[in-house]
Amino acid sequence: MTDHAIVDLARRLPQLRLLSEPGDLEHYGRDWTRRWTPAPRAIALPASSDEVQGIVRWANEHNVAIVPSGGRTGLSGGAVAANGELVLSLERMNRVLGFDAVDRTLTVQPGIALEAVHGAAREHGLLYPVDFAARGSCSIGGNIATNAGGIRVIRYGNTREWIAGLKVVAGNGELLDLNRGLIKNSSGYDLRQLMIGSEGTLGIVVEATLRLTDPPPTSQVMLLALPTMDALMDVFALFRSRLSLQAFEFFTDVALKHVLAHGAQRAIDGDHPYYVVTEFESPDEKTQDAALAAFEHGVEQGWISDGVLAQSDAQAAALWRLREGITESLAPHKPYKNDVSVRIGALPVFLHDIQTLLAREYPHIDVVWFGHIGDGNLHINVLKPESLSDADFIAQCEHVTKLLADTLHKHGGSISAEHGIGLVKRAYLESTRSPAEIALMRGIRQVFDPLGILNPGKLFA
Ligand code: 2HG
Ligand code: ZN
Repeated sequence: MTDHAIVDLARRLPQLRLLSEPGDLEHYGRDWTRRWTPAPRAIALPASSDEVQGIVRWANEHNVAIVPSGGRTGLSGGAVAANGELVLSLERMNRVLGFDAVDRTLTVQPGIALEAVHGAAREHGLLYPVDFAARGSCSIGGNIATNAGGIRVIRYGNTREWIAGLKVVAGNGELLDLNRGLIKNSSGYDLRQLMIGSEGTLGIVVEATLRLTDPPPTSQVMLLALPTMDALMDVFALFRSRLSLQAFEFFTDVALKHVLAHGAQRAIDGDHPYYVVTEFESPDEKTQDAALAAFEHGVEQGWISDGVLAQSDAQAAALWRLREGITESLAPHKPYKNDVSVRIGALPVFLHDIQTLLAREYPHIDVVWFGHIGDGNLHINVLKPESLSDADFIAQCEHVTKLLADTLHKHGGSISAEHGIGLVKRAYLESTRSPAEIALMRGIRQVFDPLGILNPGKLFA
């Protein structure tokens, strides 16, 4: 990007807020991955969709690369700007624009935090059900760009299910109004769905209309300790058959060690290799009895070794913290992250295969497993040993990720379940998508963004 281009941008959009101080470039140039040195050329903070469109049109004329930017809580490098790009941050576009009681939709700007969306829905007695630990910092635009999942997918599905309409500035500068809140719309290709999960490579969301639903009945939270990985699937099948599950999340003793060291409270005594946090709807005493009966059955079968049922909201929050605090507690150990999925039915064999693979490849390295087992989604975080340099550690992890990708391919799984491909996983896209699919994906990108100005280098090499 030339100085002349920047002068032209300021001339065309005199109200546009632009930043270029070193501290700002560093702040806006990185996401939660810490592998790349942030090096954008400038940061633009538009306040309207007109300004976003103006920036994209300008970028087409000057052939400038744009990195769309939300809360930058991503874990795949999708919002990293390390090559002199213009970061287009949507953080000033963070308002609720409207609520429709009949349609039960909330229309918001993309920079609004997920937690603020939850709050706005609650004010109307409704629920926006997509939820995960980064809720306070991530933005809805970023959630849409990655089709974010989280802890309640088992009950409500991914972000994709909850988007009734999108206004988007495509890479060619056109403003598109997609689906307009319709429930039924069989009028050809669903471009709204194409935008969801496109990682900022097709267009920039400038407005989203979100579907809301009824809040669930009262729920209860239980922590279970399990003796073996095999028991995990048995306990899942048992609980799912007897209860209406809101969440079914798993983690290992290594994960527990890190969250406890990070200030969380121990809830079960003794050493157990595996844990599950489950939340189930519990509108009456009958469901609580059903949960306790399921628990007892699991104990009798030898699948469950211990457990606690939260007796208060505070205790439920403390149990959730054991699961939700994992990412933060691992951050100081510079984890290499894998976010993989297989069909639930393929999980038992897949778990067995990767357990064998990881034990062989990382005999002396801490590997932390956790995730959304009820969705077939595992997070495998490999912690950097002090003795290895950053570069050697990443080289070793990439070698193992290649083996993991081969195993996933064998089981028909995905190299990214919910974090996106970004920069981190683009070398492994072929393990999840066929050459024919990738060729079509590239063709689609070309249609929306002929000059390739939006998030170049992300998703595809
Ligand atoms: C979660 O499930 C997030 O907590 C983050 O997807 C996972 O840190 C990770 O690897
Ligand atoms: Zn997750």
